[in-house]
Amino acid sequence: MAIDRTFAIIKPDAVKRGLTAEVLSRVHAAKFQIVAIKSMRLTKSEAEGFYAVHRERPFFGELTEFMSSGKAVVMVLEAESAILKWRETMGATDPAKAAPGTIRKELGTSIQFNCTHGSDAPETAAFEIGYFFAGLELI
Ligand code: FUP
Repeated sequence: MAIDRTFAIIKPDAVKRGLTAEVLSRVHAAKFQIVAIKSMRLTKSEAEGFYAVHRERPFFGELTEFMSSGKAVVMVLEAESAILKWRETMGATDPAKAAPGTIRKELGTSIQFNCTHGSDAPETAAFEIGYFFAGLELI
């Protein structure tokens, strides 16, 4: 299997609750390499651009308000099958439906406040990594 990269966010709910180190320890325990990482607060329009694929969904306004409500930690993770592996580490979107032991199950509090984001396919990973990081940050 190939080594690849995925894009991950520790969302504002997790950062506000002091869970950044807890999520990062799970990143390390799952044996991802952190290729790039930074702490930032998204503007509303940056959050809208990031989630543009969801712009017609009823939760788009709330989601982008939330994602721009405080600091988030954005990062690029590398591993064998990183995209799938990070989705498995996070668990299902809705914490109530996520598997035991996953980040969203153990730390998330609702479908909106689910603590972490992860790319869902190679094309979205490429878009999302490029949205937040310049080439020189990814060497
Ligand atoms: P995921 O890929 O697991 O992050 O999930 P989706 O792409 O389906 O949804 C993107 C984000 O929208 C989720 F992280 C949380 C949010 N969301 C809601 O707030 N309400 C919903 O009903 C569905 C998703």
